[in-house]
Amino acid sequence: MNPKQEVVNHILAHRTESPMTEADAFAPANIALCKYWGKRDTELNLPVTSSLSLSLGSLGSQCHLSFCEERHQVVLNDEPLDPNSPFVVRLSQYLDLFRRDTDRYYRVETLNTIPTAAGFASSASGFASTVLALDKLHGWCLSEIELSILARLGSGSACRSLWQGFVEWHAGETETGMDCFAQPITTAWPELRIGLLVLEAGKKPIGSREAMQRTVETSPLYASWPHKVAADIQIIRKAIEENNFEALGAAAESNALTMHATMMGATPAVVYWLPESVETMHRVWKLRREGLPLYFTMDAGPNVKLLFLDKDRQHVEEHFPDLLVAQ
Ligand code: 2P0
Repeated sequence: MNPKQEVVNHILAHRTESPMTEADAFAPANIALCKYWGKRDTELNLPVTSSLSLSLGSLGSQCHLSFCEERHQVVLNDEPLDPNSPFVVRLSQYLDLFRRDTDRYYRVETLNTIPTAAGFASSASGFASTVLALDKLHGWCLSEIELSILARLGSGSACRSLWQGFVEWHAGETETGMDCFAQPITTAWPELRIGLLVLEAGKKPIGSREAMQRTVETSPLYASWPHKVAADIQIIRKAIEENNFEALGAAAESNALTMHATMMGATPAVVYWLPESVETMHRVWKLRREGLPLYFTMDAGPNVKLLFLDKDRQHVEEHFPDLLVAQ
């Protein structure tokens, strides 16, 4: 049996079913302040390191799930997707893990409130909202830890998308990954803001899954990454506890830059940055030198996310009028 199916069967083993005809669930997108980059198990999406993220409030995925016949159906933002597209094939394989009644398939209708076309990752909120909807549809009443483990099987970062606020994904140590799940950090920080800057809306030259694996396998810089994460995650945890914005921003920015450095050391090199990305970094650094507490983070793409406090929002928006601020 494939290892994913074993995990799903283990979690669902003693669950009774009380299925509904349809179910709805929302999950927010998340941005890592301390990144997940590299797997120790590519099948189960077990990461090399822990990671820590901030969820994006109302920006995410709303999933409507029901049963259908013959094959899975996927509708994204009111458009039925081609059943043979790579995304639908991947989602269908994931949905197959949960089918008990072999005559019934799932119809997944997802509305993304995060601009997918603008290059912001929606796979995390997409898989997380699907798992929440599956739980409701079947009436399993799974625990948050179990839901997080199941979301991880769809996409690693999806395990962090089940909560708002700060979330830590524990890397765990076991082969089965039953100790590898995310949990919320309860400290509130209502003044903290994250804004998304769309610099390039086109398709990325290489997907994060492949880029991550190539970095692990070929980058000589990857050996230093776990040490970097171990240091940064401690600093970020403490900064959250103390609501220390400068400490949080500096560690998050440095963590993102180091992640990109590991990619650039891969063969062939993975370079997501565009001239606009680098120009934005310089603008952030200049504004910071001039006294504005503003930091950035970047994921597997050319777009930049800005970190700032609510008191500086107007000032930040004057410099970046197209900024999409998460609430
Ligand atoms: C993160 N990223 O921590 C990092 C930073 C991108 C850069 O998680 O293969 O879509 O499905 O486990 O979760 C993107 O990777 O990868 C990601 P899979 P995923 O947010």
